[in-house]
Amino acid sequence: MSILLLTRDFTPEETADWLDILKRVFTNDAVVSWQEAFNPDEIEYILVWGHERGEFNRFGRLKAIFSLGAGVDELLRDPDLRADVPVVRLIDPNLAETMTEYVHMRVLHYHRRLHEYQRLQDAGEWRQLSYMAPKERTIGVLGLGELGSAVCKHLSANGFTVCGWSRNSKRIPGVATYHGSDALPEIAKHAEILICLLPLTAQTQGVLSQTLFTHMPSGACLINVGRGGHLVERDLVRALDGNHLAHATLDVFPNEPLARESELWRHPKITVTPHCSALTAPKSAARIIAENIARHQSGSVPAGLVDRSRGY
Ligand code: NDP
Ligand code: OXD
Repeated sequence: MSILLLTRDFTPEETADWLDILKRVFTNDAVVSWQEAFNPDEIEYILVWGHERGEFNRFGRLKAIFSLGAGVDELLRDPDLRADVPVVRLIDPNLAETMTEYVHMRVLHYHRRLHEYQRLQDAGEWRQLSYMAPKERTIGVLGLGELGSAVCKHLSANGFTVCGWSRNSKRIPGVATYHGSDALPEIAKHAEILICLLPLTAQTQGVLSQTLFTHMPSGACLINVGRGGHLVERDLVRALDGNHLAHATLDVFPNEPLARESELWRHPKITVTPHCSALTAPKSAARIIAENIARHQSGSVPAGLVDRSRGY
């Protein structure tokens, strides 16, 4: 079996690390990097993070494409992606753990009002703000998949009041769940801290907009760790400048890296991080992908098979 590592969005060092790990995991198979010479007609599986439009069409014997990340919006946006080649996303408990850690950190930041203390510090003002217990604080989570449901369970176990939103009805013990577009204003109404963990699809594009923000309580905070395309940036800036929303944490952007001239970098009520809330750990991901390829080869459905009609 021949495997191609196609990582146009990685640095050469990252690609070299991945290649090294993959060669140790796939001991009986040929693994090549896109930067080496290889015969496209021999490639059966492609492991990808960053590709050029139409480039999969060179591979006549391609059996499946495995994403090195959880989100596949970029891949599916390729109009030349063949319909008969399965696309599989990464489901790795490591990703859920690191995402949960990041979100918890930002939730505690907002819950303990550190964004407000920062303003007081900027003004040189010594003043204690009131405290409320986690159970009095309602967190809303958009997206109850692998990552969103892990975040909900963790925040709920840490005492917060949590509500979540998905496409289909879901049950998560201790979490109030809503589903369907009609229920979105309802969850927004309760969310003092709103977390976006949706996949980017035609239905979720621009979901974090003025319409949603106006439903949220005054002084609420936003954490977007889904995709940049979920957010209407000018609506967020307006909501922050108008003091309806208090602060936002943005980890993802429509164009990454975020342009130096973007106003988001310098906005006093926005924290920017470079798409680092959950980073794929090559060792665990390589093992999971190897198991998944074995499953595919034995005729079983790989875990994380993307439903192209849903877009995730
Ligand atoms: P999943 O596919 O497991 O879960 C997606 C969830 O979103 C499901 O609960 C699904 O509902 C819900 N959903 C999808 N469409 C809609 C809709 N139209 N209305 C309401 N709910 C909807 O994805 P993951 O949890 O693994 O990942 C989520 C996203 O997180 C990724 O797609 C990626 O964009 C982002 N991500 C970001 C990272 C970062 O570092 N910033 C790292 C990893 C992922 P249902 O359950 O009903 O199907
Ligand atoms: C992603 C990832 O989908 O890093 O953003 O897994």
